[in-house]
Amino acid sequence: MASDRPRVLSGIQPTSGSFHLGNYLGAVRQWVALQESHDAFYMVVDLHALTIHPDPKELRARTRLAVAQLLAAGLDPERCTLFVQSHVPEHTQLAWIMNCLTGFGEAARMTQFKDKSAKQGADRTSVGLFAYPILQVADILLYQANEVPVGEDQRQHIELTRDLAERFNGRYGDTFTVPAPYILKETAKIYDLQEPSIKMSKSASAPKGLVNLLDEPKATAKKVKSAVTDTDTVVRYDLVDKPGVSNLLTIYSTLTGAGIGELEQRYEGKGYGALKTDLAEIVVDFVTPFRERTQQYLDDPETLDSILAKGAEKARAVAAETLSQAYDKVGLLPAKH
Ligand code: AQP
Repeated sequence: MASDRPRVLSGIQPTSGSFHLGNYLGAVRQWVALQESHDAFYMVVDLHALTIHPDPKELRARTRLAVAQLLAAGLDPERCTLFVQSHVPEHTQLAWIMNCLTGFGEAARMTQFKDKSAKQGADRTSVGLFAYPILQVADILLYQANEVPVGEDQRQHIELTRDLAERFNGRYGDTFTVPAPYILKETAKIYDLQEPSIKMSKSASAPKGLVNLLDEPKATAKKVKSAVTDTDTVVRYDLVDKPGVSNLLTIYSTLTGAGIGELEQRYEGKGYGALKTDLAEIVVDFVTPFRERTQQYLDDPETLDSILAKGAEKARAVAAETLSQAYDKVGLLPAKH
């Protein structure tokens, strides 16, 4: 892994029994590609998952499951650094420094926090959920990442990261790389199959609108075939007037590599039925081996643990160096050993 490559950093939460198509097309797929051209750090953000009070046993199992899915998707521990966030204690240590640098109002403006806290009510909303974007800032800055591959829903958090990096650098001298979001326009947002005006999401989507990669392939095919479209029959990409069909075209195009224009031509005069039937088959062809590979990694916990141990070691080497610079800059007295 050449160190002169630009660095990328990204994370995914172990908060579900399966990644969904939005996670995969919006984020993980890019991660796989970027390990070839970048010095890539990817993590399963288990500390972030605590903001929704998961069952402890389930959290542990889902953390393993997330790692297995990342490997099944094509992450290669020889080409990237793959680790679990809580294995690198520097994340919470730098987060404290970043908490102290963030304005209360600034954090309160984060739309994800506003949406989620409004949905679950003030009593169920933790300070952790409020501070989660600031932990994310620490996640990114620790690795001096140049780019952060995420879906569109994370753009505001990357902006906060940039602001805090610049603020720290301005106040204490150059310390952190100011990262840029890496958002692929075409797949930045995958929409719910039943409600194409909202993003596909594990918490907001009804089961019929959500394609989980580890679901039974037959059930997945059914969901694709019954995706909401419109009363017209013309297969055309138009996010405003035809959000449902456009979403299907995005998924089709990304999974197969065919251009949207090419697909519009291919389905001219054929109607939505043919498009949905073909796409259902394409999705099934993708998820079937994905499920098998995930299971193979889950069946070999020793290999998985050893991948994570190596990943944490590599990550800590970078994180410890950055944290020590930040501690020094803000004036914390170094401990003498
Ligand atoms: N629908 C989506 N389209 C494109 N990208 C998406 N991502 C999530 N949904 C979509 C991207 O997936 C990555 C992992 O994000 P995460 O671990 O934070 O997953 P999440 O946000 O918890 O997934 P959900 O389903 O969106 O969860 P809830 O419902 O809890 O908010 C990120 O890069 C994200 O952009």
